[in-house]
Amino acid sequence: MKRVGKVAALAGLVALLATGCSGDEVLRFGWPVGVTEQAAKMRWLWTWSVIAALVVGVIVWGLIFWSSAFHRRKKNADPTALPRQFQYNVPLELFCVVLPLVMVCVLFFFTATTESQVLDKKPNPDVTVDVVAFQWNWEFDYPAEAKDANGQMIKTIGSSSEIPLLVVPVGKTIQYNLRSTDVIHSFWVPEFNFKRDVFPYPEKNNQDSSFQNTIDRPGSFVGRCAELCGTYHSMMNFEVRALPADEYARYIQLRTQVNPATGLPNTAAEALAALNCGELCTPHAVTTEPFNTDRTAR
Ligand SMILES: [Cu+2]
Repeated sequence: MKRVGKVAALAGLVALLATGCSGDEVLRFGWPVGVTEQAAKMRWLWTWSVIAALVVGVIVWGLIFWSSAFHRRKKNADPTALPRQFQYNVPLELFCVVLPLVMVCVLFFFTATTESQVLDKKPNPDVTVDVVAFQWNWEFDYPAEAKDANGQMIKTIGSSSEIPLLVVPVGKTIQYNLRSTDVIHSFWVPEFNFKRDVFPYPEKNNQDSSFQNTIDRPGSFVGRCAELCGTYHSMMNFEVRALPADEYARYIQLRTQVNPATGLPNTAAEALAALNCGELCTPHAVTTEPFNTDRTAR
């Protein structure tokens, strides 16, 4: 027994060290890293669900091991004799029905409360972005921000030289209003740990087409269309740039100003370049490419 214990401890240690996981990664149990407060809540649900599953698992594995190791048929036992029977044992059967029910209810309770926290909407979000999806591009409108030099709403649309850039502030409540102008698309930023279909007529489909989140760190994150929407679906990418709140305010200000080189209001990439905030503001993405409009290129 002592040797078995030593070997098991050694195997556990090798498994822990050889995988190279940090403490944080171990507790994440494979859950992807999220960058929003909502993602953190979902992660806690996942972590505790796995811990609960492991506790149940260890008890079940223990019972299997215990009964197969210590309740083998004795050497000289009567081969026709049955082991002790437990059918029609009312307390035991009640226990076997009630306990799983309690477990399901606890899991359901935490799933439902986490879901309602993730989908919760504050009445006055700090920033509102209207997300318009169409074959095969994205448009991001800022209806609540200042108008540009031409008196128009600030809009970002992807072009063949500029990926659609969704610029948002860190630490603020952002509301995304989703709408498609043609087929069903899906707004997905893997780092948000969140995805939602974009419908042409959300109200006709009884769909809640808006959601809110709060990004907790600056960074650039790839966004994708996650609903097969036609030939160039795979190119329907965008990029989220989460800027510190003061940089975001400067970004919006730059969007309202005219670029002397073009005589037009600054585009998203031009405004980011003018911000000069290092890698975060590099006008072109490293992980996504602008949509190539040349249909003979591939
Ligand atoms: Cu799409």
